[in-house]
Amino acid sequence: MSQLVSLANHGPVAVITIDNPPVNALSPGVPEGLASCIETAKADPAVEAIVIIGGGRTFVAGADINEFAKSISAGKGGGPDLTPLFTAIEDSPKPVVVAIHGAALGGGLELAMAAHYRIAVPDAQVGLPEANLGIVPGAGGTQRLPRLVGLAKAAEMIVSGQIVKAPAALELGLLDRMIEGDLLPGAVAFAQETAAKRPLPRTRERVVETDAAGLAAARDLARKTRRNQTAPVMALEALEAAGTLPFAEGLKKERELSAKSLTSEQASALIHAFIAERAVAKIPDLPKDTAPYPLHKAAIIGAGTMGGGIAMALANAGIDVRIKDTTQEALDRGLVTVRRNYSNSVAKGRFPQEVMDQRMALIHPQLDYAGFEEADIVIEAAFESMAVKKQLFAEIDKVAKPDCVLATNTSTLDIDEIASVTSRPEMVIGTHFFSPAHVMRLVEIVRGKATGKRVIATAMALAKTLRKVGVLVGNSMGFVGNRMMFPYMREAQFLVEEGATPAQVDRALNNFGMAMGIFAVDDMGGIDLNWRVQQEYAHLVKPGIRQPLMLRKLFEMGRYGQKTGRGWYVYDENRKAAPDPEVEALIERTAKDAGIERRQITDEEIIERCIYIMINEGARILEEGHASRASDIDAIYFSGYGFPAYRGGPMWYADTVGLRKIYDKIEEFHQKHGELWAPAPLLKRFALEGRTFAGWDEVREGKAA
Ligand code: 3H9
Repeated sequence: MSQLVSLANHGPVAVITIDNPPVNALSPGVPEGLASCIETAKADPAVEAIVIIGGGRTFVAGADINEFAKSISAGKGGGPDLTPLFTAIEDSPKPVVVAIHGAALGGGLELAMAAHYRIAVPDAQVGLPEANLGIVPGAGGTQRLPRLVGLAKAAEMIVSGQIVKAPAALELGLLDRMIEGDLLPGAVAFAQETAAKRPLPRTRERVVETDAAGLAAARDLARKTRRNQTAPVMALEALEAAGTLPFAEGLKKERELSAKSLTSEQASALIHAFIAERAVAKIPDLPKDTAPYPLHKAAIIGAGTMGGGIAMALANAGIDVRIKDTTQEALDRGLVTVRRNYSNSVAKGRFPQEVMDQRMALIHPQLDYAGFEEADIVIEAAFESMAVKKQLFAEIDKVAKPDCVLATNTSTLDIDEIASVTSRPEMVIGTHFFSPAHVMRLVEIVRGKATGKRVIATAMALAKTLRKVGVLVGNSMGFVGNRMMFPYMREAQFLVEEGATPAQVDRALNNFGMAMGIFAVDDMGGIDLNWRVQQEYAHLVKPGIRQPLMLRKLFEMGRYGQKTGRGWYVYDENRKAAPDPEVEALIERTAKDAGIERRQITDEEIIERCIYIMINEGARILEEGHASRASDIDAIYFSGYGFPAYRGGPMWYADTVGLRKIYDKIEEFHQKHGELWAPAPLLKRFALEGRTFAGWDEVREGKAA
């Protein structure tokens, strides 16, 4: 019998425990172990009922995602065939009860739905999140879920990948009972209570009502929230079959669709994204046992958009936070925004008023440094200017306790220069949050040359506490995200000078899958801010190199973007953007004055120029060691810059296009557009050697052939 699954009789109840840390995934050995335990329990005359339960922190989080990744990279595709096991469970003449704590996700919930009864503790969660991985549930999910909760709800859950908490699942009929108190004794008691009941409730025997309106609503949801994604559409096909075909045939259809989805590029990319998002926590030179500093109290400097957002993120995690600004007006303005954001969440039913009150009570506005000496971390979120930051860090250095982490939210400035004004550069680190900071998941954690390992561990731990994706990056201009975004934004501006419109560029980027077009992003972030950042670095621009012309003009016209109602676009009172003929005329005039010949630009050229220039910069970042691995760059881009996760991130996308193809195109642009397109040496080398960015780790560590 497999060690991953064990069997113990509790009187007449056989308890089968799955013990495959960390999340009891259905890795090789688990299905086999389960099958063997089920057979033993069935054959044992002393056993009247069977309980399946998870050991450790959770029930079963689904099929083993790492196994999927391995079989994809081996060019195999396909997942485990769990149908025979689940059929054996459903066929069992003795009742099978699945007892859930933690989560029953994907194959875990499919296992539970094949059992006769499902019970759970109140904080358990269930769902079929396979669409997040680009795959169709493949172990009966699309056939059994509609039989339990109805076609419309099943379709909504599968398309959205929504995780449902136990009380709601009970109401939906997905669970049979909630167990207050200890799960195991509760499950054994439940099994004894139901042992003699016949007939056994078998999910497959239930009838699915067809529901054209429910399916149409789910199709709509897929169009809106899963743009360009294939798995949700395929899952809907399988769900439709649940309403029209007998169970066995529906199951067969699902299996075919699931297998097909697993061989798609989108599944590879989304599985890569899942793994990449977790790999960021593994920092090559940071020993796993590096203890972070305790972090209970925080202080923030600057009550602007960023400072307020960071304060909310901290308060949401229960961290006490002081927030300082220089004037009462600035402080008041900041707090009004915080309060308004919270009130909106209460109005939308995200949490009750009392939660808002608790969070507000954790945020203490002030004009001085009083209490900063107690802070475990100070996060400076002031104006993006080196002079301002240096002055602030000199002040913080005087008040903060010795083991206080001194963090800056700078998005571009040199951490070492900021640290140089303190007496303890080893305590200084960058924590680059993204706006709105209480919502956006990414935090770039920027290590300076002196930053201590415990300080890095503390910032990483903070990101985890805030439920964000913390990615460690090096201290180069713009770090990783913005360093790649600047050339992307520059290229987009060149494209409009050469003949495209902002709307055409944004539409092409949207169609590619970017959450927002670059000009819409610029208008949201603020053209004034962008312009000031450009000014900060104006001295680095080599003379004679082409520079975009429009940003200065828009800035000088006071077209700062959404905040002024005009920028690249013009905005109505609901902040809806429309192309502005005035801007388009200005672009044409500007191009003419500069002698730029305008022409038709294709969407293909837009994508190549915007995305490949980013990839080229990513290759430089990798080679310089400013990101630990290519997948860290991907994680930054899909969690913070709206890059479509179903394309895996820019570096993964480059691998799928082929580095040789990208290099050839970049070389062509280099010839045509000059020095800004010089190929990154690493890209050139990898392209010519037939390598991929995913293989960078091995090359760097000298393990590759
Ligand atoms: C499926 O079931 C297909 C079926 O239809 C059958 C088809 C034939 N496999 O997220 P965390 C690891 S598809 C392998 O940091 P949390 C994870 O990598 C699957 N490993 O913790 C990490 O490892 P490490 C459908 C997995 O508490 C560690 O567990 N299921 C899996 O924040 C901790 O993870 C899903 O999509 C897995 N399935 O969240 C569920 N899951 O420590 C995916 C996790 O080395 N999982 N790991 O970095 C989740 O949503 C979250 O991990 C979970 C825990 C909520 C479970």
